[in-house]
Amino acid sequence: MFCFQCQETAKGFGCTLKGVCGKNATTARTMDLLLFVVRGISVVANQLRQHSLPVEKDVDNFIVDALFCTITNANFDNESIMKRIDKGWEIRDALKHQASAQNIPLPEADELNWKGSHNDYDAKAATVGILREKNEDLRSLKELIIYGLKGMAAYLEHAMRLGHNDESIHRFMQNTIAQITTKSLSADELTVLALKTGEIGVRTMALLDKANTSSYGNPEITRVNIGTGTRPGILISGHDLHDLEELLEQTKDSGVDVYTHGEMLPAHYYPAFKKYTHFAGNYGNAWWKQREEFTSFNGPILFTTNCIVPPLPNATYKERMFTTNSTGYPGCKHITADEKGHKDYTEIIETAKQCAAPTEIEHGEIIGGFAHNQVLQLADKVVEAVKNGAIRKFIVMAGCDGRMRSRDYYTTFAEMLPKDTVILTAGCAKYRYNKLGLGDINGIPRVLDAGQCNDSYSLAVIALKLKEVFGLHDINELPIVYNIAWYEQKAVIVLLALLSLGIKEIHLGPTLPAFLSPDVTKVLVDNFGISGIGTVESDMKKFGLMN
Ligand code: SF4
Ligand code: SF3
Repeated sequence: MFCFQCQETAKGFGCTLKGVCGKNATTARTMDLLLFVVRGISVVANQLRQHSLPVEKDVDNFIVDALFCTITNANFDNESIMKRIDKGWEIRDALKHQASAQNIPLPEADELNWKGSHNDYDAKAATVGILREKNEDLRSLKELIIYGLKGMAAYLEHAMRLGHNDESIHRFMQNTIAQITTKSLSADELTVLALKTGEIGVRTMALLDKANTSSYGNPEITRVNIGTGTRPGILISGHDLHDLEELLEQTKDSGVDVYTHGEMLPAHYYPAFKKYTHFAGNYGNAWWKQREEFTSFNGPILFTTNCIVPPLPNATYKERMFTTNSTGYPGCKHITADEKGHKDYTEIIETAKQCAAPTEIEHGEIIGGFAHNQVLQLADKVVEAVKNGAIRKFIVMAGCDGRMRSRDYYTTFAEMLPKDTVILTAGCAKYRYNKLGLGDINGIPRVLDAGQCNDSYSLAVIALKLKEVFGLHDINELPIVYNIAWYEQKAVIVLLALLSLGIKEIHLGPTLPAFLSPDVTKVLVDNFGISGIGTVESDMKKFGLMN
């Protein structure tokens, strides 16, 4: 196996024997074969589209799900990946049939022709992975784009589940994958494609923002309980608000409470969920603390998206783990939707009733809900605070959290920030500083949480609005510093999106992506001023934040 798609990749180089995330070599290769299938389907679908022929919705759905399930920590269930591959051949062959019936020529590519039995999968997979591209820079750019597309697929899937779709995004994804598969694109052409991916990433995040806010209202300032009650609970993790809605509906008279974990915390900020009195609060922290926190939660856990940490062999909660959508874990119950898209959570609810109430691990409240609509309502106050010097700078500290010790940097950084600065956050990175009690500036909290990682879109909307209010020509003239933490591929699409909006001088940590070759890194440094992080002290000086 070879995988270097996430921040925790082995030795900052690549996982070759087993993933640091827990993905075994067989599953890593099976995922490589699934991406091979996705490439084949994309080539034919793209060709049909170029000839103005319709492509079935099933094709779009398949590609989105297939990309999503290969995201870090989303799916560890080899069998479910194999099933996707089997289905993929059928889709590919049906598309080929459609093309041949219309005399549409198809390019030459192994992805269009290979097919074998399950026994052949592993050997084939070993030849079609990341290292199939021998040129280090081209490989780096191609993978940068593919990881961006994986993040895009995740956000698009959530929007689609709320009935919001955009054909042009699917078209772009499939066209991009087809180009990568069949054309000999130069490094310059791939760089352009990477930026275009960011541009479509903005469109995808805007679509999801519209899907979420039109379904559940605009996030608003909210205090979220982080303690526990006395009734048994169900813990819901991940990003999918539609799943949460169905779970809240089905649990409302069950005597069971619902708590959020990790990236589901911002669900509390949406007005539509406030009517559920059993929507009890947020339990715990970011994804990587789940082994301890799932143990003490005592009740069942539903994963709607990544990030899953493989439970230890003696974990007491494995029987209480449920997956849905693109996620999967061997031995855990997977909940699928019926033809109408509805899910039945009876088994989770019945499991919860047999469990003890969660053990309280902390007490109090955290505040959030500062997505674009809410912040723009406070715009006068914010602009005034900037003008009179009460707020000197905003620090965008969005992104992901992770288990590396070096991420303590972000907590220390937040603690050391001068009192006239405000952190703008989104994604699970927030758990590094959202419980520090950093206070407020004239009533504006010093940590403004916009929501999930996809709500980084909100931060961009806020920055664009501030640029307008201050009458600036360039978004980079704003008093904003970008100190972003990344972990998996959704952060890649967020990064590409920010670059496509013209944002420069982004600091990325705790380490730069291993998939960026030295030459590609140089392009990013020269054109966008991207850099890694140093020590807290040196970065404070660099950002002009020393008192
Ligand atoms: Fe390694 Fe990350 Fe790939 Fe897992 S997802 S195998 S940790 S690079
Ligand atoms: Fe990512 Fe697991 Fe946190 Fe949505 S999902 S941010 S790491």
